[in-house]
Amino acid sequence: MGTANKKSIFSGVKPSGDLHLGNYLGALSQWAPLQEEYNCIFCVVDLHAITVKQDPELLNQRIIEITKHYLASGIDPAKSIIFQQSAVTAHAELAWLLNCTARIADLNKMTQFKEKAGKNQETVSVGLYDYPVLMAADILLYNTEIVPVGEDQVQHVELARELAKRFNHQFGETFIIPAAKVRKEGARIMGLDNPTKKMGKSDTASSNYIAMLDNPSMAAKKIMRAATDSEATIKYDKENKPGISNLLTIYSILFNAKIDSIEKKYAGKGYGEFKKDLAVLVENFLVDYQKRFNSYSNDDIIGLLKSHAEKVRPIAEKTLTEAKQKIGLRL
Ligand code: ATP
Ligand code: LTN
Repeated sequence: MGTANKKSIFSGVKPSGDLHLGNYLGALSQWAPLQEEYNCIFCVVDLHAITVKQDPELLNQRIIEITKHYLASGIDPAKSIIFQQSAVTAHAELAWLLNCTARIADLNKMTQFKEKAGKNQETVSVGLYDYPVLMAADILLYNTEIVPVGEDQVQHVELARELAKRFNHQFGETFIIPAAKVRKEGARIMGLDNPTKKMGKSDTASSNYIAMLDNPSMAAKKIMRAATDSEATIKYDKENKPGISNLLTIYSILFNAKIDSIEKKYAGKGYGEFKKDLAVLVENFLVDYQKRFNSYSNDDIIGLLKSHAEKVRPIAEKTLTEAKQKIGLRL
């Protein structure tokens, strides 16, 4: 863990709501294969979760739950660091320093804020507005070069790049400039009930998404009921056939098959047969995933998060101290 000549990777998921197949395919499933080649740090971003109202008990449980998802997805704590954001105070502190580099105009461009705040821009928390600056602090603290995320987070990573460049320009070389890494296919898994909108856990009916902890046979039913067009040819065409294209993407990533080979396999066959096969595959996949998820005890997870926070704290403190010194916050 933490070899000097390897590049660094950082990513995170908020402990809010149910983790769904979109999160898994767009983000988590990208992470495990990167562990050999890179120094990987995966964070449970609880300070991001509290930008909207959370029940304290539930939040506490979800911090542990997200960590179990990381492990079930193949993150190996012997190879990678898994820690809780709020356990390392440097995140909040660097976010403040970067707040003084970020401009109102930068944040006004953020589409996620506009979508999430909607008509309530005056009443949502200041934290929700400032969310991308905290995310930039997360990334920049660890000399991160690569940030594996889903497509909806690319704009935030771009902001982190911009803030790093601006800071370096004003105060001298301090931060590495990071870049987002998204899947070619699967960076934006669409809702099962409405394939023109992304699969998401907020503001959606449960028929929109498959939660990773859904009862596997219920999840299979959701695949069978997924919205598709009436043409009945199994062909990838995002524009005209978003429903079947989404299902092809899910099939392709989960089972490591090329889209054109899946198309060939189902040439001349109807949607029913394809959906039935995918439903069985998803069901079996979830059974195995949930077996792994349930094999960890809460005490193991708490121990892991505490010990890994100790490991990353010095890295974060070093970057923070350097940034403060450059700004002139020193004696
Ligand atoms: P919400 O629906 O509340 O906005 P979310 O599902 O986007 O939440 P996050 O914790 O914000 O969940 O995202 C975790 C990771 O999952 C991020 O890297 C994000 O880009 C990715 N992700 C989220 N939704 C999808 C999706 N539909 N397809 C692919 N990746 C996704
Ligand atoms: N905003 C991200 C979660 C997140 C993150 C990060 C991702 C917070 N800090 C740093 C990558 C790197 C989201 O998925 N909603």
